[in-house]
This record gives sequence, structure tokens and C-alpha cells, in this order.
Amino acid sequence: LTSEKYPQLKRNPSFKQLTTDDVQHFRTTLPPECLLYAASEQDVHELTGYNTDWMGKYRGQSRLVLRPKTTDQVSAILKYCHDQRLAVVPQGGNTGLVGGSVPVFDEVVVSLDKMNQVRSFDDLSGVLVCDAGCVLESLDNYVAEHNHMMPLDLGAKGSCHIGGNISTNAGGIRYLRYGSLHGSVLGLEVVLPNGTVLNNLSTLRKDSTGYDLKQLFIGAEGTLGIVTGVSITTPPRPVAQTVAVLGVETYEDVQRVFKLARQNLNEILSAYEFWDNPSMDMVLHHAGDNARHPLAQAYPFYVLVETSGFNKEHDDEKMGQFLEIAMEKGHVKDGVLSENASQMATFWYLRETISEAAVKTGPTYKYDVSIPVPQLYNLVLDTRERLTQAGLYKDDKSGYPVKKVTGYGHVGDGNLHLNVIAEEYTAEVSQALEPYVYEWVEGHRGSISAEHGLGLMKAPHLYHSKSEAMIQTMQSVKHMFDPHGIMNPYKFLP
Ligand code: FAD
Ligand code: 2HG
Ligand code: ZN
Repeated sequence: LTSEKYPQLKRNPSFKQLTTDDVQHFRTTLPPECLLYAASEQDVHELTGYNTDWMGKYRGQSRLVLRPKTTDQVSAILKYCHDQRLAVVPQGGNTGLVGGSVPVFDEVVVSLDKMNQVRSFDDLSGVLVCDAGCVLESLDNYVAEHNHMMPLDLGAKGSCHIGGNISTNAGGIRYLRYGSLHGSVLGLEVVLPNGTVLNNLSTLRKDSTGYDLKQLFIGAEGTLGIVTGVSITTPPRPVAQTVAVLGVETYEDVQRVFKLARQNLNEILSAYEFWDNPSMDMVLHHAGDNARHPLAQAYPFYVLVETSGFNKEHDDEKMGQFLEIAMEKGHVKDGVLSENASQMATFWYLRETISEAAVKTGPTYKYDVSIPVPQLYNLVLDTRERLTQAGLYKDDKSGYPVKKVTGYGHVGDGNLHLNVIAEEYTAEVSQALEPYVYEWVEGHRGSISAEHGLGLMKAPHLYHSKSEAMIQTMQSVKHMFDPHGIMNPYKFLP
């Protein structure tokens, strides 16, 4: 099989082509509901959901999807694939944005969607132990019953799995407050490519006994093994929350308001997000009755500030003071404060649906970068300028290959999402953007992936963020865990 979508890539001939004997093996070792097989090439479309990513940008041609229910089944699957040299793609909720979660050619998809049980929850420590295929939002609803919350939240929460979050080292909108998964994950159960189960589902907060192996799998994007179980600490669920959406004239003011938010809201600040007016336009265009403009007029930038705490009166007072100061100083031109939970959800909708609105607007080139906050929006301005100079874009006007160049993201964490929305994916637009964007980020001492990972998209560009020695060390680690290279091939490493 060759993929028409990736003419520059060749299928690795050391991987075995799936045979009917292989399929028969899985039929005899797994329950019937755990196997989806397209017997002929014509039937591959039945597996489209597993072969195609969320953006419809990346597409493979796998004929076999395995959906194990237990860690032992995952172990048996990987051992067989390892022995037979069958390449494998682990798949969670398939919401990844870098082409990591779907096959490139005919790799066997191992979906975790049937491993979705909570294993235990400790009310005292707040430690949750669960299967890797649990959907993030379901876990949040589960721990909410115990007055806890998941330490991460993102727009894809209704579909993404906790195992996928861990495998991409997802960040999201609460990173500012609760930090990285490298801190909140206490233990993992992982099946290595040869079938060995590394059971390290520790529930201890502290443990200084040697190499912290679980950290290697956080952000490994399925290249070292399959995460099957997760132990994660969940903080107490705040009882008082408020969200403000603010209209801001300049990116400098976005930064000034951030500083004021930190100084005045301190421990109750739980999110600080921003987006530009082209992002707002896209969202409102696709929102229908779900949202309307929250302010009386448009502004170049919008900021969403959220507080989460345990004393409503105290928190409201602090938020009020912060807004007063920010407006008095002229950094905020207009703002609106949520009065109830439904308004809070509407304000979050404006921010959380930008990603989807972009994809609905047109084929989208998505860049997810870390840049020191003062320079962050310059990447959007410089990219717009570059595309304009190249004659590919002009002021959001129609009739050009690029429709929109937008910037938004987790500005409080120095994480920008640059979305370039085109009429279609073309070599001309790609070449104008890459390696330009990656070189720009490297030149500003940033990272080419803040939170989405590398996947297929950024594997060849890793050297913009990591030295030769670092990449070689990563390759050695990969070889040690996965000597035949069957786990998520063609991705992650150059
Ligand atoms: P998948 O997409 O299925 O897989 C992602 C990668 O992990 C693949 O390489 C896959 O092979 C591997 N993988 C999945 N499960 C396992 C497993 N159990 N063991 C080993 N490897 C595995 N990301 C953020 O960081 N922050 C955001 O704010 C954010 N917002 C988003 C909003 C939207 C609307 C969308 C569509 C995506 C967003 N993302 C965000 C990206 C994406 O949701 C995250 O990367 C998420 O963590 C992926 O989880 P998933 O279960 O869908 O994984
Ligand atoms: C977000 O923060 C996500 O909305 C998605 O990380 C960003 O689609 C994107 O570029
Ligand atoms: Zn994000």
C-alpha cells in the first residue's frame, strides 16, 4: 500500500503486510466485538473513523482495528505484533492535531476505547486510578461527585482519553493553575512493545527510588508502548468561579493585564487566555445561536480571565478590584463578567471553539508553539506579513490562497496557537510557512510544540527545538524500548 497523501514517505518494508493468518490469530485470541477488519481494500472506508484524524488532514489505510478490553489483551496483541513485525498505532480519542493518532500506511490500530473503567478513587488523597481509555470529561464528572476535579481541561474533553492526554503531554486551559502532567501523574501502567507490562500504578505523592520511568511515557505519543492505566492526583473542586471577557486594544495591553491579574488575583487565578479579532469573527460566524459578541464593539484582542476559589464573596471582591484597576489604567477598554454558570459556559465557548471554527472555515495549518510572552504575537504579525509579501494573503480578503491568519492560546503559559486557514492545502502555502515558522520559533528560543506533540507533522522539524545529541539520545531510548520500531512508525523522531 502507498498513501497518495504522503508521496514523500515510503512504507518501511521491514514491516510485515497483514495476512489472513494474522487476522485469524486475533479472531481466536480476542472477543469478536474487539476486532474490526476490512476484508478487502474496498471495505477500508468502513474504518474511516479510525484511519482519519479530527481535522480530516491525515489519513491512513489500515484494515485492522483492535479494541482490547484488558491490559492482558493489550499485552498479547503487542507481543504478537512485535514477534511478527506488524506496525501498530495506539489510538485514544483521536483528537490529536499533529497526525500522530492515525496510521500512515497499513499499521494496525489499537484503540483504547473499550478500556474505560475507573479502578479506584481515594477521597482523602484525591488520587484517581483508571483505565487509559477513560474520556477526560467522564473522569471529571466522576471525581466531581467527590468534590474533586481533573487537573487538566481542554476543548476536546468530551472525546479525548486520559491515556491520549498523557501520551501527548497535553496542556490546556488549567495548566496555569495546576501545572504539567509530569507533576500530576503519579503512576502509569504501560505495555511495552514486547508485551511486558510495566506496572507502576503508584498512588504515592513522593517516591525517590531510582529512574522515574513513567516520565518517559508522558509525551511519548505511543512510540514506546501503550499506556493502559493511570494514577493521577485530582485537586479539590472549587465552589466559586467567575469568568470575565475583556476587550483589549494592543498585545502589550494583553501582557499588562496578565501582570495585573497575577498581582491582584494571585491564588484564585485559574486561567488567562487570549484570542485576536479574526479568531472571534470565525467563532461568531459558526456559532449560530450558541454565542454572540459579548461586548458592544469589536477589539483587536480579547482576554478571558477566570477565577476559581472557595469563598465567593472574597473571590468576587478580588475580581472586581482587578477589573477596576485594569480599566482605570486604560489597559482594558471594555469587559463583561459572568453572572451565572450558563454565562460562564458561553464565554468559554468563545475561546474553546476557535480550533473547530478554524477547521470549518477551511483547511487549517495549525502551529502550537512556546515563545517568551513578550514576543508571542509577533509570530502572527510576521507570518501575515510574509504571506502578504508572497502574494498569498491580503487582509482576510477572499480570492487569495490564504483566507485568515489567526492567533490565540494560553498566553499565561507562553503558548500561542497560530492557525493559518487556506482555501486548500497546497505546496505553495506549505512552503511559505515551513520551515519559516519553525525557524522563527527557533530564533526566538521557543519550542515548536508546546502541547500538541510532534506526530507526523513535526517529526522532520524536531531539530529546530532539540540538539543533535538530544535527538540521538531519544533515538537510543526508542531503540531500547522498541527494537523493531513497530510503535507508531514514521512519526515523532526525524
Ligand atoms: P489521540 O489523538 O488518539 O492520540 C494522540 C497521540 O497519543 C497519538 O500519537 C497516539 O498514538 C497516542 N496515544 C493515544 N492513546 C495512547 C495510549 N493509551 N498509549 C500510548 N499512546 C497513546 N491539546 C492540548 O494540549 N491542549 C488543548 O487545549 C487542546 N485543545 C484541543 C481542542 C480541540 C477542539 C481538539 C480537537 C484538540 C485539542 N488538543 C489540545 C489536542 C488533543 O486533544 C490532545 O492532544 C489530546 O491530549 C489527545 O488525546 P486523544 O485521546 O484524543 O489522543
Ligand atoms: C486550543 O487551545 C487547542 O484551543 C487547539 O490547543 C489549538 O487548534 C489549535 O490550533
Ligand atoms: Zn491549546
